[in-house]
Amino acid sequence: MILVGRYASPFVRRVAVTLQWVGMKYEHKVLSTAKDAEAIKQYNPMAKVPVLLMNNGEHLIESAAIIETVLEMSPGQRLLPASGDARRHILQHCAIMTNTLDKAVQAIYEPVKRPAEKVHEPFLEGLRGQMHAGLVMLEAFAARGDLPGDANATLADLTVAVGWRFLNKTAPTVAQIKDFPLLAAHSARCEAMPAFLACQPEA
Ligand SMILES: N[C@@H](CCC(=O)N[C@@H](CS)C(=O)NCC(=O)O)C(=O)O
Repeated sequence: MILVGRYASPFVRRVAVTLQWVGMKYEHKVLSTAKDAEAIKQYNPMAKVPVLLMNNGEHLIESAAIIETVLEMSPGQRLLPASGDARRHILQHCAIMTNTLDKAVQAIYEPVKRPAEKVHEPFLEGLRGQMHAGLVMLEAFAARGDLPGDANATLADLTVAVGWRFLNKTAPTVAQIKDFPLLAAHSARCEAMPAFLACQPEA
């Protein structure tokens, strides 16, 4: 299997950390959406990452769908139960973080993709508000003990920790340690674990 995309993308990285966590071997093809869009198109005509190139020739896109497949191929995995309340809660926690990350990526693209005079500050402010709201929800889940961030970690731990690191770097005025101390501590714990250490975001 080959994972296409940079670990600097939180969507690619959450797939990579999941693969590492369940011990599934893969190669990493480091392609950037900014610089290598044409090369990425041969794997995903929409030029988005992550893409997982399966050994049977299929190309999977969308981190949630990729992870679902990886976990299905990992008998005995404990990141996501097969059914029940715990599964639903874990998927919701992941969804809150991936929605927050979508807003962060939009905020990064706004000044990059538009001429300076067309960048709309109220839109960016709205995105920052949405990111903040997502983090407030996740901090509350951390306070409730939903994110162990240890050997009993779930897919929510992996996604939230990867997401926090990305947000703290790319949206530092929103993802401030003083406002979200539990998420910051949780991320630090997770980042010290082998599955995370194995997939360091590129500079
Ligand atoms: N919902 C997607 C989001 C993936 C995503 O936004 N990837 C970004 C990189 S961080 C990308 O490919 N951007 C290029 C583009 O949208 O044109 C997922 O979970 O895989």
